[in-house]
Amino acid sequence: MTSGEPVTAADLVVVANRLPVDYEERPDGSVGWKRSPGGLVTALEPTLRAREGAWVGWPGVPDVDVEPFAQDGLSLFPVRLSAQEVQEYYEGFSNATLWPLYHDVVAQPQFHRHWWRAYTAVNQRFAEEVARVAAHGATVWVQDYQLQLVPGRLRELRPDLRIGFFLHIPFPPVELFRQLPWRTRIMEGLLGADVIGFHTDGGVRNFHWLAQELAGASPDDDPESVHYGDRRIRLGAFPISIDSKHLDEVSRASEVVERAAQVRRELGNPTKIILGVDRLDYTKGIDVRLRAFHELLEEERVTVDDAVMIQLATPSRERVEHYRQMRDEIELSVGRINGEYARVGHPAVHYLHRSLPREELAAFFLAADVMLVTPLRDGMNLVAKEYVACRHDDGGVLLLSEFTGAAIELTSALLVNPHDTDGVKEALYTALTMPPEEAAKRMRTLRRQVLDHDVDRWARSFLTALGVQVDA
Ligand code: ADQ
Repeated sequence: MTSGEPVTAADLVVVANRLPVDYEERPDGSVGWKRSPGGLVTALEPTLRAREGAWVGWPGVPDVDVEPFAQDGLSLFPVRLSAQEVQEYYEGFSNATLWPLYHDVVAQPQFHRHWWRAYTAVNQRFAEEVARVAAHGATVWVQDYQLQLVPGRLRELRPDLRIGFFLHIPFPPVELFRQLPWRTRIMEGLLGADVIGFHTDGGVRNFHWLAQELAGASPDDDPESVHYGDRRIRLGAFPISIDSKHLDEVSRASEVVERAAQVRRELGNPTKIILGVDRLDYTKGIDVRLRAFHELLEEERVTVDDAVMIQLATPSRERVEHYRQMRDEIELSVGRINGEYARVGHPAVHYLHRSLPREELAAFFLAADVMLVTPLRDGMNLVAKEYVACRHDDGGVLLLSEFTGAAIELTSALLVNPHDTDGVKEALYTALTMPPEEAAKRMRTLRRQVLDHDVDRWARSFLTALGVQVDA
């Protein structure tokens, strides 16, 4: 890993809650940085490198002062957060107010004025850091719901900048957004951008209406633009994706193919393997799929010899109360299903509360006959696309919630309404009994979509809309 001096004036600045590196304390007591290989950094890295780019974000640990540094050709500018700010701005306002509100109130959002104050203070700090780092006339790309005030603040500080904003989660329906006591301030913050991107047209429509209603923006002849002050702001759907080709290659590696076969053997060679892979989040509908599987066992339409379920759940936001409760409920359900239907050495549900390496995950995707992606609401859902990218054998059936952004593109999946337990149960049964020719036909169509529309294409289309010349 190389290091060096960070750029002093960046032409392109990405701003996200987190830096693309994790702060690491090594066993020998030294400290350093480990790359966190997210899709975003993979997609943006070549452009950032080519354009004197910089990344502004929180290093992931509270109360540490870190000087800007360069790593692997990327200039990184850490923003300091205190432990109290992490609690109020991140765990509080971002994850216990905005997250549930923007996900159709599947959990009750909490509105606290001191959380809002922390959110505004932290957004101001991010904006100030960007204002320091960005060259004259630079392009800035702000990411996600934690930083919705940054475009507005930044425009006040640096009117010379070209500013883009992309929301990775759904933009909610009008009636829900209007619950937010600080709704106008958020709209004004977002309207500081020149281009505002969402995963879906639904997000664009909701925003378009609210911008007029709450912030006094006026419509344009083009339904994907609004006028605000003396500026014309472009709105658009930019559905995010994954590094499809890379994942396809990973899943073709002989070790991964062999590991997939080994997983099946270790499970006792069941006829069908059902898989769920999620961050442990109440929006992901893990309870929905457990209920459907439970009922199929209850009705004796499947047995533990026919079908085994694996749920891989990455620990997430464990200090937020909703998440603690949900983890307990899921673990109770898993225990109950196993209590009733497992035999010694043959659990009905295998539940792993941990994050797995990419290759191991690819092996599970390759081993799974049925992939259950059942969120109650999800901006996109990358897991659905990752499953498809791994199925170079055209095998497997994807069962996908209608309420994910991914469902708009992946129409050859078995689409379900996650609120309809009978519907999910019947779709699961259909998936388990689908003739291989039909499954392969569906998978081929899904693969064409996912392999053609990768994360690189997503990043290019957004940056192009923002006026950045992206090399071919
Ligand atoms: P998330 O809510 O985190 O993202 P998702 O898009 O599914 O949801 O991405 C989760 C990522 O975590 C995937 O890459 C997946 O492979 C990985 N992951 C999950 N469980 C894992 C495990 N046990 N081990 C290892 N890896 C695991 C938010 C929005 C989404 C949107 C993305 C990108 O909520 O709707 O798709 O941002 O915009």
